Amino acid sequence: MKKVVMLLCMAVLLVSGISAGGQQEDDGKITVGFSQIGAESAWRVANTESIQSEAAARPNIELKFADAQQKQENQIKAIRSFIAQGVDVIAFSPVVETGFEAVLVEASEAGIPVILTDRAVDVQDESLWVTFMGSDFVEEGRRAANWLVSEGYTDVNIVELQGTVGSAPAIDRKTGFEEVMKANPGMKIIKTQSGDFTRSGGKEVMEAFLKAEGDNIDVLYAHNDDMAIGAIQAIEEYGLAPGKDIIIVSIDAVRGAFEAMIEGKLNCTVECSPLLGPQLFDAAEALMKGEELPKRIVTNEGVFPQEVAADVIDSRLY
Ligand code: GZL
Repeated sequence: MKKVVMLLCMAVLLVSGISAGGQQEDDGKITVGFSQIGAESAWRVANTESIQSEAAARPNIELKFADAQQKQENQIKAIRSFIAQGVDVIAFSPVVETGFEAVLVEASEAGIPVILTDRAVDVQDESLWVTFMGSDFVEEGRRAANWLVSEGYTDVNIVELQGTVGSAPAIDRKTGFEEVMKANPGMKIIKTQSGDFTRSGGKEVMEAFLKAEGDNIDVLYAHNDDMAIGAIQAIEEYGLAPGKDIIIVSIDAVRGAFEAMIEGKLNCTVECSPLLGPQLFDAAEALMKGEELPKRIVTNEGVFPQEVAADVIDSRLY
């Protein structure tokens, strides 16, 4: 009897076209549930714009977008909601590396593939996510330090504004920078603290650095441009000239960084592209066609020193 019921249920599913974890297949639309970290920086705002505008440009994509306001519990809630709604694909930028394993198991058990964008997760079972697309943050940290070395800043006291504690970019950008420092013993990090990737965080922490170390600071390494821009304000209020008295290198290459470089207040920004929308929906469409995806899709990026800022700012897309 049980077998008959099972066969009948499968027949109903086949006829209605509803697959495990998927929307009605016959409307042709791919429903993507996206959990975004928040709007903490210009980079994040540009990343959201890229995802939302690309979804709007694709008639076959239905985007369900949730802003977590930088809270992991909100990301977990959003992913659970996407599972309950039976979306076809879940994608998210994890605010921190750990703490997502359980909800990713739930997505897997519901038969919904998960795409990681921008940041990675630290889970035992890497089959819980299909692909991770985004920058190589360790390389970004190396590039920031290598620019200092290339300019001869190798015997310097450095203060470091770290990104969100526990986040992949904060962990990896520190790792890459310190890898280069190992070969340059004259480079010393005398103070390091998180500014949480925000302008206000960068300003507050830089004020504390200046109070403690003021004229002893030669270089600021900021894990993103927004914190560097906040720190520039603190440096000016302290009475020093950012970009001259304190050399500043940061990461993202958002428009504000180019504007600061043109003003001579920032010395170099390492690119980290937020424009992941097209790659995300290409991947979602490929998944729905049953195509294999590479486990890692790395975005290609550059380094922009102050001397090129005025020439390239008008061509920047974020
Ligand atoms: C990097 C991204 C970081 C940016 C910050 O890919 O996760 O988060 O560097 C943003 O500006 O807040």
